[in-house]
Amino acid sequence: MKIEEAEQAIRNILPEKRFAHSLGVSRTAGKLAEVYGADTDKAKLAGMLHDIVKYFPDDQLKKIILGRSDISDDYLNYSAKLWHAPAGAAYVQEHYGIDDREVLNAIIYHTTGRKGMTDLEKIIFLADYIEPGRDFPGVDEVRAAARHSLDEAVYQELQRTIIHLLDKRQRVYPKTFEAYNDLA
Ligand code: DGI
Ligand code: FE
Ligand code: FE
Repeated sequence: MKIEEAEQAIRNILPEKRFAHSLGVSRTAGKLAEVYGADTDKAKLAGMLHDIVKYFPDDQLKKIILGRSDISDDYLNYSAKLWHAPAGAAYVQEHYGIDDREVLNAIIYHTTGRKGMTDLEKIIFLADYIEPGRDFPGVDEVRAAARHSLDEAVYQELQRTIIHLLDKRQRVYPKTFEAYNDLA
């Protein structure tokens, strides 16, 4: 799928704000890929599509997850906010014929992270957090870290996310802890 086609697809599916966020993630991911020597086309494509099913109803996301033997059912024991990531990868594979494993994994792990993330996975995980439309406490520190070290920036993002979840007494998906431990 060409990047222009991906942009058109999400323009039709996502509300305006989420569309703008996705454009921001795509551009930021493309720049990070240039800096850190990853595939810029894959970064832009994964960034564009990463949130494609974000506004599907939870029961539909649940159906996608249960219908795929390659997606862990354990997601259903954690926040529904996690579900759009693996379900989104399944969606773009089934509807747009995207079979590039690196692009699919970047979408699958864009929310939780995992241990042993590839550079492309780190780039999408990070771009999602620091794209220009994001504005929350600490985002500028992570943006600054992203200028000199991909691992340091991803580490800081994981640390902040885990602290935020603990603070709200929410459960933390094990892969998020594993990603944190991997870089700590
Ligand atoms: O889809 P976005 O809003 O662009 O960003 P995202 O895909 O990173 O969504 C993340 C939301 O999921 C964020 O509000 C934190 C929440 N969340 C809930 N449980 C977990 C979690 N995030 C991580 N990394 N790990 C969790 O266990
Ligand atoms: Fe997301
Ligand atoms: Fe996102």
